[in-house]
Amino acid sequence: MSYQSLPKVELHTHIEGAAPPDLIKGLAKEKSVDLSGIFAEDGGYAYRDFWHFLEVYEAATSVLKSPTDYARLTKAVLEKCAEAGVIYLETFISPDFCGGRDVSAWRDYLAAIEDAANEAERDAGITLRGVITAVRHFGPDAARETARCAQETAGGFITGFGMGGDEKSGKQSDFAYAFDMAREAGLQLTTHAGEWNGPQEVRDALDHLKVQRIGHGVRAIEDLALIDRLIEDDITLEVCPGSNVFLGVYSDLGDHPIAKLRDKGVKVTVSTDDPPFFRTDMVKEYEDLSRQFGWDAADFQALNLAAIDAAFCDETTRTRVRKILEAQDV
Ligand code: MCF
Ligand code: ZN
Repeated sequence: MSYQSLPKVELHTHIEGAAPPDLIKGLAKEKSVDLSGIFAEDGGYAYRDFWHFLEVYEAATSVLKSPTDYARLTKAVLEKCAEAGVIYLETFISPDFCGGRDVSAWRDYLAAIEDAANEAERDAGITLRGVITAVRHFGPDAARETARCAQETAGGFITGFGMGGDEKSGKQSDFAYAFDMAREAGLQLTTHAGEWNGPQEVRDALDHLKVQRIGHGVRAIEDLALIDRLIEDDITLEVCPGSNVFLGVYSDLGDHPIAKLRDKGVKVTVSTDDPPFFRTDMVKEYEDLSRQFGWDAADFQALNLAAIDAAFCDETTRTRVRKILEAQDV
């Protein structure tokens, strides 16, 4: 069956990572920047491994240079996600790329993104919330400046704070101060952990950053006591199966622990992470999971309800989206 029309909630995407390759190519052409090296013959993004992926991500992002560019990006991303049936989306947005962590420039980028999101909500029925994100390999000082941007713009559209990037760079605890700042500003918290590093990374994220959600977190499966803790502490995992397989965390979906984590009682959700980079979208994720683990529309409805429960949004939005999910006859 096609899962296209099933309403979906997606908690883990990176705004530039969701950029359609044609948008980036068009911007590169307009700005006379040669980005031919980052594209494969089929027109998609090309990279060798995770670390090269981070470089290609930053190269693609280098042509997004103004609030107007981010408005175009936001519109394109939301159109694609709405086509895949997503009705509520959270995306990581980084003041590192939007104005170089300068608060006043960041406000201009944010206003443009929010305007585009409001337009898409009206035209395509998709709701977006932003999670301001520090980039781990830019280091703790940069993260503090990012958190300052978060403090200045928390509330309304900006509902969370997180961290992505190279998990091999520094420790979660190096970023505790930035996360404390974001928590004090009333933001909800998530961090990428347990993707490239093992379960200890997830423990560190819980202990030092006191997050409510974990990006990926899949390697928690290697530590049964940690699984118990995830359940007791009511932590939701933002699992991105296609991303993990494409980047080589697991060699194929059959080896991926999402079904085991779910069977053990961990709250798991499904997201695409950086969809064109991993040649995926939410429909493909559902089809692949259905083929591999036998999940059906009722399973996906339950996953989407878990996702909206863990969403970083206000209660009015949560209730409205939950009603749409519950109204599906699966
Ligand atoms: O989840 C994937 C892979 N694991 C870690 N980090 C990232 C992923 N996609 C993007 N990122 C990072 C990357 O460093 O997030 C940043 C990028 O620069 C952007 S946050 C708006
Ligand atoms: Zn991610």
